[in-house]
Amino acid sequence: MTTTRSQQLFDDAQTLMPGGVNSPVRAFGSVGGSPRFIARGAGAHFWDEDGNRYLDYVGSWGPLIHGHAPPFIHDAVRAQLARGTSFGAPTALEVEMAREVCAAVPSIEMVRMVNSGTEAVMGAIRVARGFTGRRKIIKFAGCYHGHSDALLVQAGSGALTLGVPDSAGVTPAQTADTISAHYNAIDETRALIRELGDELAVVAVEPLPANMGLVKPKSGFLEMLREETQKSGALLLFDEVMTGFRLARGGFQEVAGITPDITTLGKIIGGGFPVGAYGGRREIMECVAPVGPVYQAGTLSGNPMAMTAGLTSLRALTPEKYEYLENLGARLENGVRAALQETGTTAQMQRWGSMWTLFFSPVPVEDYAGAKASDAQKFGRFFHAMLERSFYLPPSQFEAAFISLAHTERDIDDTVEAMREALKV
Ligand code: HOZ
Repeated sequence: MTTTRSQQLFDDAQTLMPGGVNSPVRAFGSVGGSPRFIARGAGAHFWDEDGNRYLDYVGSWGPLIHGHAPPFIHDAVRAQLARGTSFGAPTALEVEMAREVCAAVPSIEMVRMVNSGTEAVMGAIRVARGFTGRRKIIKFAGCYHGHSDALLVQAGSGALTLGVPDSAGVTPAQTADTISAHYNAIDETRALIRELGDELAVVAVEPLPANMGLVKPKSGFLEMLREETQKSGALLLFDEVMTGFRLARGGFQEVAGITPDITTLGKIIGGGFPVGAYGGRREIMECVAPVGPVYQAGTLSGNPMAMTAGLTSLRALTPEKYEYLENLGARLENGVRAALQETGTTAQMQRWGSMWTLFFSPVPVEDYAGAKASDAQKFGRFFHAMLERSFYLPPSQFEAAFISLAHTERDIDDTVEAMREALKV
């Protein structure tokens, strides 16, 4: 059998980088086989190093809402490239980006740009502690807030995929103030918030978790978090790294009609370049240096390349675009439900807008325990059956898939058709 170029690259990569990758899920560890090395992308497709074309449902894990290599973003980026890539000094672009984000996201009156979602959450937690003068954090099992030490407790995404929700190298002292609760457990979490009283600085939550696969909040859960944090004097942090600008311009908080105190954003506001941001009420954000005592800094934060790509991308996100994504999402959901029925497959199609997960579970997945109980082996077989048919899904049961504006109704119908076959494998 001839070795593919992807396989050759993976063999080399494993001698040079841990697991051959720069982020764990990409290594295909939980689905088996070896990863495709991607050479280029255009629209809804990308091509691997062997020239195989795939319809992509990862979209760089969300940010490529306009698809791969959208010419209008690349033109703007090229023009900025000629003017300079980073100055380590303020630029007008940062002001424009801050205005865009503050206008769009209900909870954000002031914002700080950083370079990743991990950094954004790290900064937001520090601000929450600085603002409240309190120490304890509540997070939820299966929610993922990046890889900073204090948040690698029952973490989702790659940590869950690899079965290391509590990472080695994180000391008990670093997580001593982190309490993990159960997502969607309304009474239990209410009691926990009350019990922690004036020790509790912040409740951090993915309002629509997408890092244990896509899970929806039960009616009343987010409302309870809002009410109880307000009573306790703790802050409510919505981690919208995945959902910000993806489901609506104002993120899931706009959709749910619940305004947290502080919000984290990521990737999507960089239009494909590395970005993160945290923002919230003015009085909270004025705790951040150089105005306030909470220190946080970054050389490439707000760099003109990412600001240009991000601004160009965000400004193109009109209500019609979200409507288009919702229609594609609904078409996919209906098609998948019919395919599940026809093939007699027990699985749950969970979707919100353009984000979705097919859980191989007999019952709807509502939390970490439910996600973990899904049949990951079956998912692995399904993933490869789809890959063979040129459809690239997230290589883990515990991640969300993304539809982009470059996908068409025809793409969706082809996907459903391929699933009908793949589900029989
Ligand atoms: N943890 C990311 C998605 N939730 C995956 C990052 C990557 O592998 O690129």
